[in-house]
Amino acid sequence: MSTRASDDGYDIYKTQDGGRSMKLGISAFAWTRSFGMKHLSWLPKVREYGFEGLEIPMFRPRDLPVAPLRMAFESNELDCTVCVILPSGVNPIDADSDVRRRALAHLVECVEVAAELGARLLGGPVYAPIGYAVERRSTEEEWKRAIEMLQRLGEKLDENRMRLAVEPVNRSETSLLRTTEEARRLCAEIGNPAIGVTVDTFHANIEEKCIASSIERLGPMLSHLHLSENDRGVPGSGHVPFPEIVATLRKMEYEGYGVIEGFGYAADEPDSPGALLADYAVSPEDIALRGLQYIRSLSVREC
Ligand code: LER
Ligand code: MN
Repeated sequence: MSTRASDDGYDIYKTQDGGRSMKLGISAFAWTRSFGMKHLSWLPKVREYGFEGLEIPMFRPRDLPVAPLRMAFESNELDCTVCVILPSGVNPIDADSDVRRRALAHLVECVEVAAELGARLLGGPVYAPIGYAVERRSTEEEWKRAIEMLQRLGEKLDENRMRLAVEPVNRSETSLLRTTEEARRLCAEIGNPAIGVTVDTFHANIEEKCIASSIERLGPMLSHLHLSENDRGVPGSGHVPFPEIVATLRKMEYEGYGVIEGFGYAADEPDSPGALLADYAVSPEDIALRGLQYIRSLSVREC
């Protein structure tokens, strides 16, 4: 997508020294977890706000309104990224080979539907459902099953020119991949250049000693980023060290997406993560607009 200036005079796709910076997107999680037809009208708004991309949470891929959604992405000149969250029971690292077979079929469908949406990047904790094995350490067998599963998915990724960005999540969501170093090691063992890492600063804030250094150590294996505050509120309103993180990304010349993943409260969206977790005073629009303004302010300043 070409470089363009935004209304407030910032050229958000160029840094002050003229280099390219990361592209900015917003996750639909700010509003809802179940994106449907009634949400298509958001895409012009997301574009108007100044985002280049919108991330769609994908639970059951065929539940999404695929064809109209793709048209809306195209007509609003927005990039689509996808975040896969595996429904319970869809488990790529289960001991039962039938469960693993069904999990592979599910992941294949995720890649296919993401491609139908026009996405080029699929992220999320694709190795286990949220809540799996939180009460114990993961095992060597589970590690090997994750590698085997994602190696087997490689052909489907290639066929659809899709990148996969595996997301480590904190200890209360699953135990297999918690840190960026574990994710880096997993991807290195998979050995497919189409498979890299998503860093989510909410999870990293719990699991890393230093978020910025953990990102820097990934180098080119950093494929995607979730810009999330420590409480999933508006980026910049909490204690995630975004100035240091953005400075590191600039040093790395990171050109991938930084997707704001925060949860807002809206009374008419009961199926949103924010219905349970967001501050009543923080709307989805606050997450988007105030978050974007804050991240932009860091992107144009020498940090
Ligand atoms: C998905 O991007 C994520 O961060 C997970 O915590 C969702 O459960
Ligand atoms: Mn995330």
